[in-house]
Amino acid sequence: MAELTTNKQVLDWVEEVRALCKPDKVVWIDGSDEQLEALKQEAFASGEMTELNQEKLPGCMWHHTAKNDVARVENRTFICTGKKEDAGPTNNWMDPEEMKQKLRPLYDGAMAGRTMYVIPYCMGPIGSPFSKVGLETTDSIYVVLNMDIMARIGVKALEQLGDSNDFVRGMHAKANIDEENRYIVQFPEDNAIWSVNSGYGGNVLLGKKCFALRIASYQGWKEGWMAEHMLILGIESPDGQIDYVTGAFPSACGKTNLAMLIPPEIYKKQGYKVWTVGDDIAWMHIGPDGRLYAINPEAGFFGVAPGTNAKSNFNALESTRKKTIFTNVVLNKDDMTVWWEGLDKNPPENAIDWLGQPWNGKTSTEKGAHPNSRFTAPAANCPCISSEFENPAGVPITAMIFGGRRAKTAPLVYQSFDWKHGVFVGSIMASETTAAAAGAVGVVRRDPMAMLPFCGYNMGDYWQHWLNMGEKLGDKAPKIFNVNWFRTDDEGHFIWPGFGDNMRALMWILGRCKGTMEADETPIGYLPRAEDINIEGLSDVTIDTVRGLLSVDKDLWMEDAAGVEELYAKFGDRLPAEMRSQLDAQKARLSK
Ligand code: GTP
Ligand code: SPV
Ligand code: MN
Repeated sequence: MAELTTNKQVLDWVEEVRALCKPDKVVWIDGSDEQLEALKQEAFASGEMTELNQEKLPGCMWHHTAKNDVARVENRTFICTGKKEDAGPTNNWMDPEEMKQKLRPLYDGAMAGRTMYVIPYCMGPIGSPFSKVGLETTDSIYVVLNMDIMARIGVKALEQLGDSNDFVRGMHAKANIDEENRYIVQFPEDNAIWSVNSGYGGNVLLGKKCFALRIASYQGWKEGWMAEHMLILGIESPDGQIDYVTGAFPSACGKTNLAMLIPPEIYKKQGYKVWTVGDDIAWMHIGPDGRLYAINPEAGFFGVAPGTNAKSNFNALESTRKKTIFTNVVLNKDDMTVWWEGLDKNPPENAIDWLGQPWNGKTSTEKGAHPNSRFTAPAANCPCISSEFENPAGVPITAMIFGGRRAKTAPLVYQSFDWKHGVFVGSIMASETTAAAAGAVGVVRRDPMAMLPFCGYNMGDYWQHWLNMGEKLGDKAPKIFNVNWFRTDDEGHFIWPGFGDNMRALMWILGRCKGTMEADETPIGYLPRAEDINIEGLSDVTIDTVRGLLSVDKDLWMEDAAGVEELYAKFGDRLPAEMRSQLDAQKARLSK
């Protein structure tokens, strides 16, 4: 099929990739319904995808990946900058030329006998000055169909690009799905991504983590904006005013849930509403009025399936009822629908598990869905999608929230003293690891700004960039908070009900931004008074429970400071002096 553009830089690059991967043919993805429909039929015929019950789940498909290919692989993810120091101590690094030499043989002829798809895509609304274009070459129809949901693809993306050379060159090949030769490599200085030997989500949907976070964070640093691992939501007050909040939580720590929350009855009946702008990534620029504005560069949600149900996240579940791709969940053979742990108490008996094996939910002791199984759903399906979702200017941000899974240390919610202290609060984030990345689950590790796996440059420079943005924003900077929904009791049960009830913490946050809520000054920041967290309508939470959730154990915090010390020490002179003095000041406050 013919090329869709006359952009010489695009054509030259595609030709280069073709010559290396040696596919039988090259197909340019124009984004038309006919083309995508034909690709679906081809994937159904080959068994790559399975068509689901078209009455119950119109336009939906099921797919499972290889057993060894179910999550991001952080130890095989590289930031290849000319100088090692520019990737920083938290990224894997290799010299760009050396890496390319190492990887070229893996791509060489990898598409022989197959088709190479060229996917032009736009991250961000078409026409937005903040949007950016990428091209992905791939031999996977699964990738094409996912990219169609997650980004704006085809002719419109090429129109947005025009003759410009400012596009990200993403080269993906499934090759042999060989985990020993799996590489996810970013070349931020060349606007390039090389991904090979995987067919899974964040490794292969190159617009997402590889571009919209790793490459974009680097671009934002150079160009004066921010790319963050953040949800974006709007809270509408009864008077119709909408305040927008972003939240950075590590993978599988509640962004999708918070972004789509349904307010508890007490707030609903007063007229509060929540609108979703994004559930994973925010690109933020300073607007003409000096405030910080966020767009969601994505067009869909690549959300965690297990635990998603009508009660925990009704809006996410609704979003998956049509035109959705389900990856690594259970396939119910009786009615060709899907199931996962935590959906309901009625697992199918005649089913196929995430490994593609027969599975009986009534008798099996094994999980049917992989813990990191996901749905790819169009944002337009979401019942609470914001009317500003396509706004090219983005939405103004009132507050930013950091948070992670902390069984003990972090309180339910607190506010930083100011922007600089807020950058410190983000930098000391830690969280228990989840199934979203390969490796052990439940181990506490430091994850600054939830960006540890996603920062495309030296994190010391990244913190300095945050500090610089704060200088520019001045008193128009969003207020910065930290939350923790995951404190546990001695038996390991979550104390806070979470999900929709997280609105109760958001209301304190909004109150602080509007100057209507009090706070206590503590060594770690401003904390709510227990009586200021509304617990009306909660059966298992008393004011004493809230007191417990808000307690700050100084010994634990001092221990934690030692962990921060260790992290900071890795940066040498790339650590901004401000971060060091914030840590010293916090330690001094704690030991008083
Ligand atoms: P990525 O897509 O990986 O970046 O993750 P995410 O941050 O969007 O995660 P998501 O919202 O999908 O969270 C997934 C996990 O967090 C599920 O196991 C949820 O049950 C759990 N979770 C989300 N919100 C809460 C909460 O308020 N309380 C508790 N206890 N669990 C929560
Ligand atoms: C995450 O792991 O943070 C995700 C899923 O959002 S993936 O796209 O696979 O990275
Ligand atoms: Mn994520």
